[in-house]
Amino acid sequence: MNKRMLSGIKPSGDLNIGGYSGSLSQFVANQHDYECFFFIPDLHAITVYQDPKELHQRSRDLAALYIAAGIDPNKATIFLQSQVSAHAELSWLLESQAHFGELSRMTQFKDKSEGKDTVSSALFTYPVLMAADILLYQATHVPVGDDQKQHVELTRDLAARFNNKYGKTFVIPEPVIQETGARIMGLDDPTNKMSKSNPNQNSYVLLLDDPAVIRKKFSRAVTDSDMCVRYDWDTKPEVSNLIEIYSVFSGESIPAIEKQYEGQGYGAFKKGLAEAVIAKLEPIQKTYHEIINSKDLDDILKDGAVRANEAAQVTLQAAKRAMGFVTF
Ligand code: ATP
Ligand code: LTN
Repeated sequence: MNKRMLSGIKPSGDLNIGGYSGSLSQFVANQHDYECFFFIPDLHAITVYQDPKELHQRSRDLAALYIAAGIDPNKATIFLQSQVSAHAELSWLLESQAHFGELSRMTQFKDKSEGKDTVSSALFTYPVLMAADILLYQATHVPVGDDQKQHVELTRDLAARFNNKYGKTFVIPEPVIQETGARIMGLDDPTNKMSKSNPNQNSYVLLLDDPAVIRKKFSRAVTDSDMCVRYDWDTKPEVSNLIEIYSVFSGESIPAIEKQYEGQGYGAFKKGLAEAVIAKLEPIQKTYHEIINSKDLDDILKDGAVRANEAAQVTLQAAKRAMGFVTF
């Protein structure tokens, strides 16, 4: 069986180092071992209100960041979800297979709807659209951060349910979750995931933050009072989170980082951490600025949409046929 990888990052806010760690860095690392589809799930972004101008800009920004981070558009198919209408169509077919109860149990839905007077029905059915994204391309592997594991599991359940009822149509995908950096926590609070939706800007570092801003944000990151650079999530969650970030961005192992800062205070450690992150992000930022306003970016996205449409139509037609729709 061909190994196919598919994943995406929503253009609902500016990309931070958590999303880079759990997701984009994985795309780059795996692109040569799979046939890859990396997309911008812009239809997913509108589950909560998006300013149209910002949605437009962020969608292009993300595509440019995919390329700047090292995804080769000649190898991987890079596209915008809204350019491939089969996603919305398959999502509707799959909604007939999803149960109200299982969607109610999705933790992301519970988190994002908590305390709100009204939420869109799209926020509730969002995991079904995600299942459609994955199943349309017969993806075998889906690299995601820890918080998306439940959605990939739902995708597996929906695919199996559909296959049982209508005959084998979909490949059952596997989530790919790396050991270090699958859940980067906020710099202000290690009990909350680093999130672009957090109103506190010091809680995250953005991929496009200036070096001076990155240094300032890490210098303000919360730590504890025992001044020892040791990895232990139970007793030292703040420092453990920073060590994970250091490891992802420097490529050094956690024990090597502990050893390097043995007997030194947090000041030197935080400085080293900021420099490791800056060293990784500077070349990405440079390439981003070179391509963001270029016609090349539009051409890559147009070409990606053509390739994605071709692959998606094969599965969509098979699913429609299997369900009994008249197809020609
Ligand atoms: P929000 O921050 O608004 O909740 P999100 O960051 O979860 O959104 P995306 O930007 O679409 O949503 O996430 C892209 C990918 O990055 C997903 O695979 C997600 O699991 C991963 N990811 C996001 N935040 C983190 C984090 N703090 N640590 C590790 N991986 C993350
Ligand atoms: N739900 C994901 C984004 C997403 C995705 C996908 C990830 C939408 N469709 C398909 C992997 C595969 C999120 O909130 N981060």
